[in-house]
Amino acid sequence: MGVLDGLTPLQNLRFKDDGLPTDTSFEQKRTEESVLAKFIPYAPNNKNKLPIDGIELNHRKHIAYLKRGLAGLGKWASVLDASKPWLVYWIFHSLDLLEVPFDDDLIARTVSTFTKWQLPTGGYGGGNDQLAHLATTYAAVNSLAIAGTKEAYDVLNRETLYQFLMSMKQPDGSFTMHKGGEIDIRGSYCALSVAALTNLLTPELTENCIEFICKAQTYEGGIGPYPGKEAHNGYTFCGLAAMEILGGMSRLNVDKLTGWCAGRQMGLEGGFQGRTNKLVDGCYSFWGAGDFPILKAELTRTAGPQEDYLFDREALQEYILLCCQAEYGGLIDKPGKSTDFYHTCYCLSGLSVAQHTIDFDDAMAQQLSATVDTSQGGYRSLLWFRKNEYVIVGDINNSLAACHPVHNITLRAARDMIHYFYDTQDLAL
Ligand code: FPP
Ligand code: K
Ligand code: ZN
Repeated sequence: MGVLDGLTPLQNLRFKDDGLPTDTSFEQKRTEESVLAKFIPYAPNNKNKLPIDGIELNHRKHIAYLKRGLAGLGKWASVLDASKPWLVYWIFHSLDLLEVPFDDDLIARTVSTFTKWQLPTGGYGGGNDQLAHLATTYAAVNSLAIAGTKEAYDVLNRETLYQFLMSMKQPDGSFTMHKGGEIDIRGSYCALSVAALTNLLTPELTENCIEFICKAQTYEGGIGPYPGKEAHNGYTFCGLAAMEILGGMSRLNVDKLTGWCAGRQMGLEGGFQGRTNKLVDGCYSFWGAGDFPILKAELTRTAGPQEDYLFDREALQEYILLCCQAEYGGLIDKPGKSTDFYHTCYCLSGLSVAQHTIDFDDAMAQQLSATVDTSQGGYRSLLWFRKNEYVIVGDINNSLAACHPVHNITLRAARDMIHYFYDTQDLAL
């Protein structure tokens, strides 16, 4: 129902520190004051209350900011030299959510850039001549999916890509991020997302993956980076999305998981935090709210039809629209922070999740399982569809394109790529 049209005065939603103030509780209170300042003009008990219908997503400024990024980055961006495919993905996905068409020049640039960046040993690193990495490979495949043409899909060398994915795979079902690199749940998600989109989800790639993810669910109910580590929203999304690809959601403790995920939405701010007792941040609008379509699908399978996502969709939109839009374009973590493409991408992705109800077509999944080998779960990604239900806070033009809950590209981008690789290529290489 949102925070702004609720019956509780906003101030009463403030965090209570049990009379035991700490650095953490001071920071929480400071954050709440800065959020309240943004909400007050729209507060229900404000005599000169501004209408909520008038809250706008500033398309013009956000698109201009994103296009400046595509045109070229300044010297400051050298710190991101190991993340070039990520920058492309964050900008492309943001533009796609804002329904900005990609012209032929941009597609041609994309094809030549990703041809150049692809490593002879498979996959993508941060740019020219860098070691292949699962995260940048995920960003590259998603970018090519967003570009969405046959030429873009054909850039991918599936044979070397598969060899790279398999070379990251560990016997316990986990993945290292790169050769000699760290192991964590991001690796499981990045590898399986890429494989699901490109028809590379073989039994040898998926063996033991479910077991590893199960071990990373913590006593709190969320998922951590690695068994024994603290639950965090970034890794929880990765774990859930990977489980959805594997058809393994029922192997998690879904009740505890749902409770933990719902508990990450902040009472006053309406946005999400990354972990218990930490601050709201716009990027968790996706890593946090993005869990709920997958949870809704699993609860529907096990407990029957569900009324809605189990978070406050309006409160999240209010946070993003009022607290996360930077004055000169782009979106941010929280008031007072500066803009970047990562936060722009994940604030917009979260806004899309909060606006549209996306469901999994279980009847179709069962029908398909009679004819398709369901141990190879790539087809599952096709069965997510957009319901006509939506909840738009503010101006009706705030509506964004609908996101695929697993791959975080638009439903269109995911469908087209999956159709291409499943209709034209065999799983066996
Ligand atoms: C804690 O930072 C957060 C991390 C160390 C990483 C979180 C992981 C993701 C966002 C998922 C990445 C996903 C892919 C696909 C690569 P912090 O302590 O600064 O933040 P916090 O206070 O909000 O926890
Ligand atoms: K999450
Ligand atoms: Zn953030």
